[in-house]
Amino acid sequence: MYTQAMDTAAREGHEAPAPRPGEDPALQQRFDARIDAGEFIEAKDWMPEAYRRTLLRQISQHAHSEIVGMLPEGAWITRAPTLKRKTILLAKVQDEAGHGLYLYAAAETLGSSRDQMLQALHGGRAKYSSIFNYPTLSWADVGTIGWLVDGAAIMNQVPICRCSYAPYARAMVRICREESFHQRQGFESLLTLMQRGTPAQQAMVQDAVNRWWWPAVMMFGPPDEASPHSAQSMRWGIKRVSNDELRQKFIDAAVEQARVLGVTLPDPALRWNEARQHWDFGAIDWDEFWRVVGGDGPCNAERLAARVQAWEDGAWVREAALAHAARRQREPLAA
Ligand code: BYC
Repeated sequence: MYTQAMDTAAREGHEAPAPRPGEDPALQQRFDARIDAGEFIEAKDWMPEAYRRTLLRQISQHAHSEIVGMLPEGAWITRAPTLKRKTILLAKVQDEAGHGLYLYAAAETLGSSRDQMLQALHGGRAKYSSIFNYPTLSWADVGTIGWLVDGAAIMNQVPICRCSYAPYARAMVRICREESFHQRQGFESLLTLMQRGTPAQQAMVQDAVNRWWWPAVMMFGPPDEASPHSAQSMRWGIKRVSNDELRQKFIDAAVEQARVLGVTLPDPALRWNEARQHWDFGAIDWDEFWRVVGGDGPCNAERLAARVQAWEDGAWVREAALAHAARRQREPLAA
């Protein structure tokens, strides 16, 4: 269902940007021709400064999302109901840490250090996904994050496996394989609660779905006409499918999955549209989205504080690693 297929047609029609002052038009032309031919750009290849900055913004924000995304689910590791669920959750949260590290490494190839990226996060200058500013109130939230949040993430991330910037595309291939496992484990966890659980457990699942549905739908970003970066990122092959197209694909898939689970999606306007061959859906509360993105969601302050605290608590590890590296340089035979 979450196929590797993607639609590149949406890139057509976008004009190449003019070279920036100081950029060689011949290099720019060669770059544009490579993008048009569907070639991948490697870290050492020439690239326009605006392309580099766009990638750095997106990849570092993506990395931050993975790391901040460990927090809502991590809060349930000690409270998982069985040993099996605890080991699955531990592995999943560790996977998210790994994703963050691949992505920071990919972003570093664009000339920014990890410290700089983290400073931007901790100083509130860099974004991370809006979805992680909502609280996880019950065990069913963990399964719902797997089903809906990882489900939305895969829908968005599979096309990035063919992003024009090769280090990002390569990182995404492995990430998507793991996200696919995450989505399935979430769905399976909810299916167990719905099919073998008590009425109270089934009600807990429905409550979690009610709270996570709309934030998951918002994850794809603003509507295409209000997305300032989309046209340029499509032209550069950074984005392959638009925010709205991905959102629609996600909703179409989720409706059927909700039916199998036996839960109701909290949108009375959901209706199959025979002419469009898609599900119509209700109005998205974009005020809420921008409030959360702007720092005023239920958990923004808590999430950022947790990351800053982790950075401060880790100071001794960074100092020890640097001291060890310096010693090895001075005394190559030292352990
Ligand atoms: N939350 O012009 P637009 C995961 C911002 S990790 C916050 O459409 P773009 C997972 C956007 O950054 C999920 N901000 O931008 C982890 C921009 O602001 P700036 C993360 C958002 O970049 C652990 C402004 O709105 N996935 O799945 O063309 C456990 C205008 O937007 C959001 C990625 O990062 C949002 N939801 O498109 C489980 C995927 N949406 O930068 C799961 C990679 C938009 O100008 N990123 N904004 O200040 C992307 O695909 C694109 O960056 C986006 C946005 C589709 C997110």
